[in-house]
This record gives sequence, structure tokens and C-alpha cells, in this order.
Amino acid sequence: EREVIREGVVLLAGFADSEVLLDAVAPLVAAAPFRHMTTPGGRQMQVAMTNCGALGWVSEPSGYRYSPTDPLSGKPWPAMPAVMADLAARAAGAAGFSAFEPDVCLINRYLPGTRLSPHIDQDEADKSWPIVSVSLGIPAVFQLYGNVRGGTPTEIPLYDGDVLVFGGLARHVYHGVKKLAQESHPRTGEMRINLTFRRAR
Ligand code: MD5
Ligand code: FE
Repeated sequence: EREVIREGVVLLAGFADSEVLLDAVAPLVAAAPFRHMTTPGGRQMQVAMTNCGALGWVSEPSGYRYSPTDPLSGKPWPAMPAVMADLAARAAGAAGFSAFEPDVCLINRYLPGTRLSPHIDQDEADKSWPIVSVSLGIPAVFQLYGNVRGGTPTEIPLYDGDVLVFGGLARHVYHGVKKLAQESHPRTGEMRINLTFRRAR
């Protein structure tokens, strides 16, 4: 089903085949392991991250950037599997964005107790492209704020296979993920994997 949460935010509940995507992700994280990146403020991120695609998002003491190589290995990020790029393009299309060709998939790993504090994604060159977010594994509660930090968020529970598409005005709002509860999923165990497909360049 397709639900417009607010202008620019579309929820496609159960849109993704989680088994297929988790099978696609396994060799990627073997080649480019999850790591806790350091923020420019000197903190370690609670969410562990890696990437696939032509570019990957990295946080370093020097700042945030999109890099063609994995700083851990010096090698290019693993290529984005066609099943992943196709899923992202179909989800974007279902939300009204045609011809979405992501060049980045940021892969986020959450364990119980992990949260993602409110932020705006602003490192992409052309914010007229949407961001497609796929949830796999244990549930999480996504929080949508407004254009300024603070206030009471709209809370969206996200389950395995759910896809959220953010476009237009929604590219400029604060969002985060609440601290995950202790739960288990038959395919991931006590873990949530979030795939965010982006067009960075
Ligand atoms: C997550 N990840 O569940 C979320 C899903 C991130 C991040 O926020 O930056 O890795 S992506 C949600 C998102 C992305 C871009 C814009 C907006 C939401 N938005 O405008 O609300 O791990
Ligand atoms: Fe974000």
C-alpha cells in the first residue's frame, strides 16, 4: 500500500523483498565491513555504516563527504547490485519520481539501543532527487521533524520490507531514528539494516 505521510514523504509498506535484499547485502558487508565512523565533532556514531555504489557517504574528523573509495581499504566501494538499484528506482517511481538512478547506497546497521539523532542530509549535489530508504530486520520508529531543529516529531514505525521515499520539500527536514528496542527478526537476529539510496552527483 502507498501512504503519503506528508508532502514529499511516501510510505510503501512491505514494498521490498527483504530476503532478496539481505542476500544481496551479505557479500557487500563482507567486502566493506560495517564501521563506526567519527563525526567532525570527534564522536563515534552509534549507527555502524558501510556503502556500495560509485560513491559512499563517509564521516571523518575533517567533515562529511561522498568518496569513491572506502577509507578503510583505499579501494572502490563494492558495486551496487542490480536488484538493489532496481528496487530503489521502482520505489521512487511509485512515489512519483521517474528515472531515479542512485549512485550511492549507504548501508546502516542498528542494534537494540542504537539511535540516530536528528539531522538533515545535505551532502548531495542536487536535492531534487529523492532519497529512498529501505528497512530490513527488526522494527524502528522513524521521527520526522520540520525545517528547524526541535518540536514534536511525527513518528512512523518501520518494519521489515517497508520503504520510505523522501523528495521535494521533505529533503530539507530534520529526521532521526528512536533508540531501538530489544527485538529479534528471523533473518537478521537482533539487528536492523537500513538501505538509503541516494544520487550524490
Ligand atoms: C535510517 N537514515 O532509518 C534513516 C533512513 C540517514 C538516515 O536518516 O541519513 O542515513 S533515511 C531517511 C531520510 C533520508 C533523507 C531525507 C529524509 C529522511 N528526510 O528528508 O526526512 O537509517
Ligand atoms: Fe538522514
